Amino acid sequence: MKVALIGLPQSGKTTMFRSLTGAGGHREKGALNLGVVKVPDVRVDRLSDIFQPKKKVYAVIEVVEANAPHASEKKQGQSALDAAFLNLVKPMDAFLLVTRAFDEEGLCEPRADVDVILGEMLLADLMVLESRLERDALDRKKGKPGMPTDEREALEKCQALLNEGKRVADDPVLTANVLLRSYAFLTAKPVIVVANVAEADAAADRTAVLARHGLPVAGLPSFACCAQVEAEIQELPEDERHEFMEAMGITEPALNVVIREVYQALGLISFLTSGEDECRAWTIRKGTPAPQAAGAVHTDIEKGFIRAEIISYDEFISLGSEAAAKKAGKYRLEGREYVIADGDIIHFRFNV
Ligand SMILES: Nc1nc2c(ncn2[C@@H]2O[C@H](COP(=O)(O)OP(=O)(O)O)[C@@H](O)[C@H]2O)c(=O)[nH]1
Ligand SMILES: [Mg+2]
Repeated sequence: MKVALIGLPQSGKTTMFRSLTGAGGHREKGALNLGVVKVPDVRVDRLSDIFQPKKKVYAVIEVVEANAPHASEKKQGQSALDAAFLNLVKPMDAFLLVTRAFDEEGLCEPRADVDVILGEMLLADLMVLESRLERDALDRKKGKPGMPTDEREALEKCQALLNEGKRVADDPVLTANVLLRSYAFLTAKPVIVVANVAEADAAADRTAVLARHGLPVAGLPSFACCAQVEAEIQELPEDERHEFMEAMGITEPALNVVIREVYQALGLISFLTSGEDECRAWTIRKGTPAPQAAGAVHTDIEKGFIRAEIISYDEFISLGSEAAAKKAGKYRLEGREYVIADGDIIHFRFNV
């Protein structure tokens, strides 16, 4: 999964990036911040305690910081989102929209800033779509066949939606339409709004803080955190984090909230594999059948899929060991049609 941090300059994207990737998680590629977020998962920890594997591997989410040019650089009638920005975010699965809410003495209009970015995304999609429709109209005028009718109709529906100020994501049918996939519309991707609040608000009631800033935006999951403090938390050695958070009055790091919101917005779940070599969590979409889930581990396992031997995490833990679970006959054999559930511990049987 890939997530882009977007927002106006000086909103706190780089700080938020640090609060997600911690001290060791980030690397820079050119001017870009690229990093991975380890998805904390107590299930991986507990399985590792039981199996004592050589490797313990958490699921990861990739993050990049994508700088939207400032509106002052905007050309008339065009979106401020330039080609570099659009290329960078095209392969992303979701956006974290960071908005500056920490500088209440100075100029700070979190709600207006969110609306600016959302508006630019809408405009960028409209431009892609309209130039495509114009080219199609021209082709047909010249007697060429043009694009397939159902694709044109889908584009026109998007156009109508965007012209109403709505996002493609507001229409689940259009969002799921495979004919539109190659367009990678910005407004078809989930957006999670992050209000970057002042240190003084780091531990405040998050709903109240949001309300003070005119948030949430209808239809978009939103939460408040202080990126500065959160970055400090993640850059501390792990055994010192808890004490620091307690002193700051923070019950849960923003990292966890972000991960939860991303999983929720994208309909993601995790399954687990465990053994002496490795205990590991894998991320898939809800509704994934067993062979495709096997493909997340290795394409050969998907191709040669025979069956999946499965036990739920809770059941496994209540029995305490593989031997006990086997003895109790709790491993189920599931076939190609089986839909993976969150927390399934899976052993794939396959031939190559
Ligand atoms: N006081 C305070 N300053 C912050 C916070 N987050 C970011 N900043 C400051 O705001 C400035 C811009 O932050 P940065 O993360 O570089 O924003 P970016 O341009 O969106 O990447 C920097 O000087 C940060 O130190 C915060 O939560 N509290
Ligand atoms: Mg930055």
